[in-house]
Amino acid sequence: MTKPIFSDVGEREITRAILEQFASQLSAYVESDVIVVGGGPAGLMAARQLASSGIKVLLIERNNYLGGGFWIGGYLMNKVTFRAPANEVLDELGIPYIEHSPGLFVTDGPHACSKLIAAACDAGVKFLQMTVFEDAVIRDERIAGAVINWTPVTALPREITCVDPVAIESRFVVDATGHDAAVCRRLEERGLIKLRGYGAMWVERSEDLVVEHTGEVYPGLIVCGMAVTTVYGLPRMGPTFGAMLLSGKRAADIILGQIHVEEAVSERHSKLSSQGESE
Ligand code: 48H
Repeated sequence: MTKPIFSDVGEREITRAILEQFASQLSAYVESDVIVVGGGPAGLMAARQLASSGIKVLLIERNNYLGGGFWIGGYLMNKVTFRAPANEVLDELGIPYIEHSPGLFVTDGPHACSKLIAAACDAGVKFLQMTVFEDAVIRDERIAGAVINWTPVTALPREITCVDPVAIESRFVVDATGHDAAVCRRLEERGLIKLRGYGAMWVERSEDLVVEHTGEVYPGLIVCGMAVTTVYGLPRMGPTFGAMLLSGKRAADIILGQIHVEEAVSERHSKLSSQGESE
């Protein structure tokens, strides 16, 4: 008998390994600092920035694959474009590109997208794929988490399934669901905010506006990427991705700023109360 190449591990151990690891990660992430909804370029960038600053981040994505529209450029052609200064982010992520004309950069979609996904993984982001955002958890007029379900459940006809979702909690939620603005839309259905729908294409105006409007739309809810155009009625930009990366970065900076302020306030409170106790 020849010596087997692989270790002597059977089916039940493999199933147990998957089950235990998945359950323990999900249990740990039932509460996180930030839930990012949507794993396109904006969501991945926001999640990566936050996790690399030590923030506990869970990204939920309704598809099996991450990357959203970042795999492919316009008209099903797999070259993706960026206008300066987004090439600086490509340098940071180690994505190779060429300068097609002054200020316009081109790279391969699969290379750019896989590097961004890897950067998010390396930074410590955890993922729930095949998971759809259904609703928000709201406490004291602040978003406090997400109601989620398996994507296949939402795809089945209502008459053959009635599966309740579950809820996960967080200090912040990022809406990075692209054109849908799914989190913001749910809040609109509850009468909490108003969406304007994205406008006609005008790249020279759109990208700056998207980055400038990236921010908090409701306490605890930050919107980034293409969803920003849907919320504020901004022009769309077509097949170019610089604003998606810079908007994701800005969303992360806004959250980091708020977390630092909250921590400074709570440190001050505990200092004051320990001074009070010692007097
Ligand atoms: C879980 C969800 C849900 C949900 C959606 O579309 P994306 O790539 O979004 P961005 O903003 O990162 O990038 C936009 C860009 O790809 C693009 O389309 C551009 C630049 N268009 C310009 C133009 O003019 O049209 O990714 C969003 C992700 C996707 O992976 C969705 O599957 C996911 O969010 N998603 N995930 N629960 N309810 N809704």
